[in-house]
Amino acid sequence: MNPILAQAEVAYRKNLMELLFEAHQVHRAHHDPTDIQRCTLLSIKTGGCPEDCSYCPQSAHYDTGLEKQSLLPLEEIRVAAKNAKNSGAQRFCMGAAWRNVKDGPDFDRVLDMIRIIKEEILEACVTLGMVNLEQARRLKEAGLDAYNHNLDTSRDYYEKIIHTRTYDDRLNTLKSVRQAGLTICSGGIIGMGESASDRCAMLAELAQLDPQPESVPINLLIPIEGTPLEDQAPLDPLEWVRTVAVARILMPRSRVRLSAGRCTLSREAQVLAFFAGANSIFLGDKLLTRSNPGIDEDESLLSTIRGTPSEAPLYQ
Ligand code: SAM
Ligand code: DTB
Ligand code: SF4
Repeated sequence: MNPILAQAEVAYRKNLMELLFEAHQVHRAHHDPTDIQRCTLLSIKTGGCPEDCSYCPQSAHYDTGLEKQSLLPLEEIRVAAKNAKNSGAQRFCMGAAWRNVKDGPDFDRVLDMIRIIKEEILEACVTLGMVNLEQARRLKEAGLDAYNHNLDTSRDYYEKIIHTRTYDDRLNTLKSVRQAGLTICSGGIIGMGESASDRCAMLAELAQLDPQPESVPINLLIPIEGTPLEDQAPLDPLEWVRTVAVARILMPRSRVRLSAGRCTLSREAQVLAFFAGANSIFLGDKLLTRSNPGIDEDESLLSTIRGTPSEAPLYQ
């Protein structure tokens, strides 16, 4: 077995206390454990996507009742960026439900959006589907910092989830992004019925990218009515914590981001995930189309972690 995959498998199956301890040690050796990156998400073009990703509310293949929205005007980006800055975000991420980027006025507008984000002194990230090298270079010239494109799952499980593009298409996009000098944000979704070995294989694929992705979003499936995964049984939150811990061990320098799915996770599970090495979250009450814990809830979570005394006495 490939040594990185073997390392992932061994770590994933450790006694949970051993795994948490090891992951936390790796985390401390490479990061300030009090530093949690705050990102904000905005869907700039919503729904009607030609891809058939089985988890996605935005795929045109499924009737999910989602209201479509064409590419947003630039003024809305300026307002959203200012709001994000005021609420303490460091990174602004924009997502479009496209299969791939097409040259033309829409792409030109996205380049202008990136310039606006940079004028507001935020890190800029976009996720626009597949890109070629020339397009990645234009994104870089516009000031883009990072490109998000997820591997989503293991190579083996992938064919059960997406049929309209291949695993290698995804890797080729990541290659263009890297060649253009952008940083890579790439992770996946868990809780789609995959095995623990699939989770390990996905993390091993990510860890073998050279250099490793600077950001690794770990999404927990939000089951969407109308999609093939609507009735998927929820994953045990401790399997989610294990996945975060193994991501930290395999990719010591990356930002591991708690992405979709936090609304169904307890505060305690999230605290364990931070201990296991997560150091980034999406702030705000909406992801692209689904709910995220609101800013108040997250501020309370972060202040609990900081140790700010709670208003009510805990012990009486
Ligand atoms: N169309 C682009 C693409 O697929 O690269 C960008 C947008 S897409 C919505 C970004 C990511 O959101 C997906 O790769 C997937 O990991 C995540 N995602 C989408 N639907 C989700 C769901 N129901 N639950 C959890 N994560 C989801
Ligand atoms: C990522 O890995 N997760 C974010 C971001 N990258 C673009 C998106 C999560 C989307 C969750 C479902 C929704 O809101 O539609
Ligand atoms: Fe389209 Fe991205 Fe959703 Fe797949 S995940 S259907 S590519 S928006």
